[in-house]
Amino acid sequence: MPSGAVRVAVTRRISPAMQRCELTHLRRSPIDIDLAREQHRAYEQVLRKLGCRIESLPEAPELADSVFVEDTAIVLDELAIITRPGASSRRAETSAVAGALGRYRKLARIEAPGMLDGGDVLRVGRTLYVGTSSRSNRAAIEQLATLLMPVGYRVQPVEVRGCLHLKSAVTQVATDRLLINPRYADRDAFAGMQFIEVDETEPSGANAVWIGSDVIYSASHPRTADALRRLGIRVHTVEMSETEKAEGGVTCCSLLFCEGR
Ligand code: CIR
Repeated sequence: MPSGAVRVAVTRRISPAMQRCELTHLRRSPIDIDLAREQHRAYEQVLRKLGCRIESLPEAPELADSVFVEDTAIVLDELAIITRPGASSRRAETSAVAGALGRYRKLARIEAPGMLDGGDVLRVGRTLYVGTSSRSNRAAIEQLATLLMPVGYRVQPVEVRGCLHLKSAVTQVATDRLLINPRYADRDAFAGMQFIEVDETEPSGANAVWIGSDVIYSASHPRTADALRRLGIRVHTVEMSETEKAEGGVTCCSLLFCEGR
């Protein structure tokens, strides 16, 4: 990020309907909406501490999963791509996000039959790794490649197994290093990178928000957090118990980008 550039974090308030969220790998358990809101405010506070300006979208009373803004868009310096989420219950989430992002970026869209959740898209430099999950399909990956090759990005599909999204399996925590659960995605897909593996007792621990030398990370994975600290990474833990019951992690709750690029 260029020095002096403002980093924006688009977030969205927890919906009162969150209890009816989509679930794929978890059993439904009661979500404490007040606690979820408190945890979400604390997450936004850490983003502020790390230099982000929060742009908070209003809550959507009927859109149970709308706090998970990551799935609705891919924001790059050159443009933003509004996704077509894989769960039909989530497709109406995109309009408010497009309204906000349209003030910062030219917009493109994934069209039917393409389906794409932003949680399946991991950008590392000029490469976008895209998980082929239950939420994201080949048609969307082809559309992404067509949109992004002219602006100099490579789009590479990655097989995901046993988890919801690619970023449940792997995220970036330093310029040359990925945090990975190798049971969910193969290391071989990410040429030239170094890896840190999640602790084997913390299979959901591969999801981290990387900002400079810092990461925002769930307090649910203390052993992996210690391993990250031993590598010299500054780890800011946040309580995420309620969004985790909805199968969401730390990356899911924001869209991060530089203003004015
Ligand atoms: C869903 O199943 O769509 C939501 N309950 C959770 C989405 C989490 N998003 C993400 O990992 N990027």
